[in-house]
Amino acid sequence: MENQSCKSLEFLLNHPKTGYVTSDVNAETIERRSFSPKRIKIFSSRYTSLEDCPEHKFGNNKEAEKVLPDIINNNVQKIIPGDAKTESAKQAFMVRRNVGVFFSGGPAPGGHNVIAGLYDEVKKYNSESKVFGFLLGSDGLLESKYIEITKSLVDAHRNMGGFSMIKTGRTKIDSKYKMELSLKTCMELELDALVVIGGDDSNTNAAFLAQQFKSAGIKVIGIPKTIDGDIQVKTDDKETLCAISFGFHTAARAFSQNISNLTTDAGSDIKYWHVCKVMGRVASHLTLECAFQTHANLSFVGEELADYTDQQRIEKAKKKGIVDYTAYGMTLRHLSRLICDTIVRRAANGKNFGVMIIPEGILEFINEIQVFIIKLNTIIADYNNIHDIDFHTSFLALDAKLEYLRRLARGMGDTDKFSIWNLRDDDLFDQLPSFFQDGLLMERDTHGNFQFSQVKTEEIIMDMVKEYLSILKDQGKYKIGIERSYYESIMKNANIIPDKFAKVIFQNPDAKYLLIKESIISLKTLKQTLINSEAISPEDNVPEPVIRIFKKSDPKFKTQTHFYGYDGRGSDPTYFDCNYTYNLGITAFHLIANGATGQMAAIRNLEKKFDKWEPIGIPIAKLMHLEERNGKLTLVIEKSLIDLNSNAFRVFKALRDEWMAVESNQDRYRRPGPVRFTGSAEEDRPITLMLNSI
Ligand code: FBP
Repeated sequence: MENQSCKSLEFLLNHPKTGYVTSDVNAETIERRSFSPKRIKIFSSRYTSLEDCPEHKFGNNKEAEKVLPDIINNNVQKIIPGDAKTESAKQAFMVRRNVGVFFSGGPAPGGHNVIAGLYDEVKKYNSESKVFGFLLGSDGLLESKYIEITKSLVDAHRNMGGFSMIKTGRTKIDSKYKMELSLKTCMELELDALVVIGGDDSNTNAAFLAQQFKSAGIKVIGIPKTIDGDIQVKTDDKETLCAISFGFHTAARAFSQNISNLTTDAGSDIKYWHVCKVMGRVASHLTLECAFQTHANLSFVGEELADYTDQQRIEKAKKKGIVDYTAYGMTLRHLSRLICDTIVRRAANGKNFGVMIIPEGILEFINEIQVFIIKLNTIIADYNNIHDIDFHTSFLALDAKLEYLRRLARGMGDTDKFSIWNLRDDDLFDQLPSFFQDGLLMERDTHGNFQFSQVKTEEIIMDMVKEYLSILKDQGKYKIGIERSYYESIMKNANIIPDKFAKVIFQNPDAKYLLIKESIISLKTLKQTLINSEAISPEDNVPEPVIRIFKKSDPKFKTQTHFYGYDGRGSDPTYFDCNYTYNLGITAFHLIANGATGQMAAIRNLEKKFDKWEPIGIPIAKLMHLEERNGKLTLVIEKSLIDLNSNAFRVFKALRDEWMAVESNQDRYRRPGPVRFTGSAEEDRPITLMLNSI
C-alpha cells in the first residue's frame, strides 16, 4: 500500500541533501584537491644549479658502459641555489619549453602529484611552456597519443590516487623501431624533455631513451615509482640516496589497515587463520612494513627463506661423512612445516587462530620453484625465437603446454639442442596442482618478469599446511590447549574433583594451558585411557564434562585467504607520499632546466623531518646490472631486496617471536589505522625506513 507521507521521487532527487550526499565529489576529495603540499626549501630560490657529487661512487657495469656511453659517466647531482647564475643562464632556465610525461607500470599512490609538481614548476618559470601527457604509458609515446595537461586537469587530480589522469601501460621500448617512433613523437612535439614515472624496468627504459635522445638534445628524467619499494639507491659506500620509491608508504598503510582489521576479527571470533598475500613482485619490503605496522602473528620474508639451512639435516649428513645439498634453501614442504609449527604451538596455548602475511614473490625464494621459473622462462623464450608464432598462442590450453614439456623431457623437442627440461622436472611438475602449473606457465610480462600476482601462491602453501596439520592431528600432536581455570570450573560445576581426571587425560596437568595426551585422538581412545587408568570402569560412560573438554581440544583448522595488492595501490596517497611526489615533480623540472639527462629525480633524507629533505639527481646508467629476463641476460636496474643485515630486518627478527605469541602471552597486535592525510600525519612514514636510518 502506498504511504501517503512518502515524498515523491522527483522531490527526493531535487532535494539539496540528496545532491550533497550522492555527489561524486565528497568532502574528503575536496579537502585533498585543495591541499598544497610543502615545497623543499631550496625550491624557494628563484634559480637553481646542479652540483656534481663525484664522491658518491657506484661500480659501473661493463655492458652498461658499452651501450649507454653518453650517460654512464653522469655523477650524482645535488640541486643547489642558482641565484649566482649568469644572465644568459637565467634566461636559459626560464626558456619556454615543452615537457612530455608518462606513467609506466603498475599504479602507485602519488603519481598525480608528480605531474602536479612538474606542471606547477614548468608554468611558474614560463607560462607559455607546455606539459604533454602520453596516454596509456609508453604506448602513447610510440603511437603519438597524448593530451596537453591543463590546470583544471591537474587541479582535479591533486593528492588523489591512481594514474587515471593519463593512464598507464607496461609496453617496453625494446627495439630500434620503437626508439625511432619515440624520438619521432618527441621531435614532432618539440619536446625539451621527457619524464618517465616508473619502476625499475621503466627507469631502465628511461636510461635507454636518454642515450638515444642525447644527440637530439631531448633530456630524459626518471622518477622512482613502485609500491614494491624495490627501488632504493645506495652508493658503494652504503650511503642512502633514495631510501624508498613513492607509493610504497601508502600501499603498505592501506594493506596494513586491512590486515590489522583482520587481527581484530581473528582475536574476536577466534576461529580463523587469516592468510594475507601482499603484493610486491619479488622483494618482501611491503610484507616487512606490514609486519611492523600490524604485528601479525607470522610474516615471511622471502629474502630470508633463500638463506635457509636445515641444521638438523646438515648435522645428520655430516655424521655420515656426506653433504646433504637438499638441506640448503627452502622448499615448499619446509615452508609448510614452519607454518604448521606456529599454528600448532599457538593452538596448544589456546589460540587456534591468527593472521599471517605471505609476500607475493615468495616463490622466487623457494628453490624448487625458482628452478622451474628460470627453466620455463628459457624454454618459452627459446620457443619464441625458433617459431613465428609465440608459445602462448601455439599452446592455448594447459594440457597442450604440458604435452610440449613432456616431449622436451623425452628428447623430442624442436631442436637437437640439449633440453634443460628433464624427466625429473617433468615428474615433479606433474605433482603440482593444475592451477599452479597454469600459473607457472603463464605469459611473462613485456619486461620478461614472472607475473607473481596472478599465481595463487597462498592456496598452494595452505593446501600443504592443511595436509600436514591433518597428519599432526591424527598423531595427536595438534590440539587446542584448555585454560586450566576453565577446565577446573567445568569440573567443579559438575561436582567432579578436577584432579580426578587431570593427570589421566592431560600431558601437562600443571600447566596454564592443558593439553590432552597425544594418544587420545577420539572419544574411543579417550574412554580407553580412562578405563586403563581406572578413572572409570568399562561399563561407565565417559563423564559429560570430560567429553566437553575433549571436544573443545579438538582443533578445526579454518582459513580465510586475502590478497592485498590492487586495492592498496589504488589508494589515495598518505601525507608523506603527497609531499614526496609533489617534490619529485619539482625536482624533475629543476634537473631538466639545468640540462640534466639520464638522471633519476630523487629526494635524500626521506626518513628525516621535511626540512632535511634534499632534491638530487641519480645517474640511472650506474644502477644497471645483468639479469635473466625471458631466458636471456638483460641489462636492467638492479632491484633492491631486503638486506638481512639491515636494522629493520634484525629488529623484526628479534620481535617476531613476541608477535607470534605462541606461549600463553597475549597477542601484540598493533592498530595503524587508516591512510592518514591530516592530523599528526606528518610524523607518519615507513617504519622500515625509520629503523634503517638509526
Ligand atoms: P611496478 O613494478 O610496475 O610498480 O608494479 C608493481 C606491481 O604492483 C607488483 O606489486 C605486482 O606484482 C604487479 O605490479 C602486478 O602487475 P599487473 O598490474 O600487471 O597485474
